[in-house]
Amino acid sequence: MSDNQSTKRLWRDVRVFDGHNTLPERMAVIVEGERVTNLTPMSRLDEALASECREMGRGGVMTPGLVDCHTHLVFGGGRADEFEKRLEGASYEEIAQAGGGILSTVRSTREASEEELFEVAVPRLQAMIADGMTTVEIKSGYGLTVEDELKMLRVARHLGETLPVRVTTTLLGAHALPPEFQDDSDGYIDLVCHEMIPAAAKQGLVDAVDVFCEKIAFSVAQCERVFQAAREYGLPIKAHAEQLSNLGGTTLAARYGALSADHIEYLDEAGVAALREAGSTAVLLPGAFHTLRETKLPPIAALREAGVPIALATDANPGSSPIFSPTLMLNFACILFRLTPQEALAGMTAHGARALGRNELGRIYVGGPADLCLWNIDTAAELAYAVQAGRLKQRIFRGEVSHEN
Ligand code: DI6
Ligand code: FE
Repeated sequence: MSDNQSTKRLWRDVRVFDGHNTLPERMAVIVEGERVTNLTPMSRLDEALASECREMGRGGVMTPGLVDCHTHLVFGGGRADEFEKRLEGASYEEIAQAGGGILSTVRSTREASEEELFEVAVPRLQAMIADGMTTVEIKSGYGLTVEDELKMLRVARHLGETLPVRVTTTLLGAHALPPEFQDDSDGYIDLVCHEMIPAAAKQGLVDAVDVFCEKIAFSVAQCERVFQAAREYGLPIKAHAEQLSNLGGTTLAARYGALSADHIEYLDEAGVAALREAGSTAVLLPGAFHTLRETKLPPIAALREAGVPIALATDANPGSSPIFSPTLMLNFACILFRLTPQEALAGMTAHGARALGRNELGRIYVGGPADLCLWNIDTAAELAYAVQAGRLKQRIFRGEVSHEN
């Protein structure tokens, strides 16, 4: 154990947002090693204990490190040309049907070596880290061959081993139909089920399996086959569902005990009930809603009423959400979806962790992991209220200060 690790570290007088709520009193927080070992109202802080600690900070707002539970941040190339086409009036679906969209990123991702993919992903991830993110989910889905999907997953794992961030990986083989399977989408699903999932599972490269259930992607029946294969390997599932239309992907995913259904702008009452019964998390992606100028709002009131946990993520990707700022999503979620600032923050912390099946993360509690952010603000709501870089005073990852401003 290093000297630093054996020292107790103390933050005084902080307003704590614990992942669900802002605690009523100003708190003292003590970290030992990688864990929070003490969380006490200032009025009850034992000064003898405090004197054993190294004081790290005073005042401000402390939140759990942000959890971004849905990203596609490993990819080759860029799609600014499509951005311009969309500004001129082309739709996301039209561009996809003309061979652009996801398939354009598939071409650049296949061409890129593992090292190149890693190098371009690092600054994206660093930007998110500097914005307070401590856990990130990274999906494959731009390779669409066994080798290229495994390549993406290896890059994601390597990012987590290299940078101060927890990375979880998701295999999204069923993201788009690759050109070599143009007239044989069931044949491609065979490849996903019989080769990709088994290889990724055996090599320990994958923590969950995702699908894109949509008219421009895969049908409910095809997604079900992918879920069955995931189940055989003991892998939890997720779904991109009800983003552009209501196909019933969410209800299917819920039947398979999904960790989450993501996007869900077109989700109906039955879908909300299915999520509630399955205990799945609803993941909202306001960056994609904004970028695609969507107008159909996800059923927030119904989700709230049903008590379905609502998570929030960037969906960071080169097409529908080229946005690498978790805190910006707090603002978008409030403005575009009318979440409260507290709901938005819970969505990027406790509920985001839940959407990854990592309930121990995204919260501040005694015994919990010391992934923390100290912000130079007075109330937690300010994080969502203002869009302003530079407010992160300290980022603590696994008990160590990884960023200091
Ligand atoms: N939905 C999304 O928002 C991303 N994938 C998906 O299925 C978009 C991916 C892209 O446009 O590159
Ligand atoms: Fe996505």
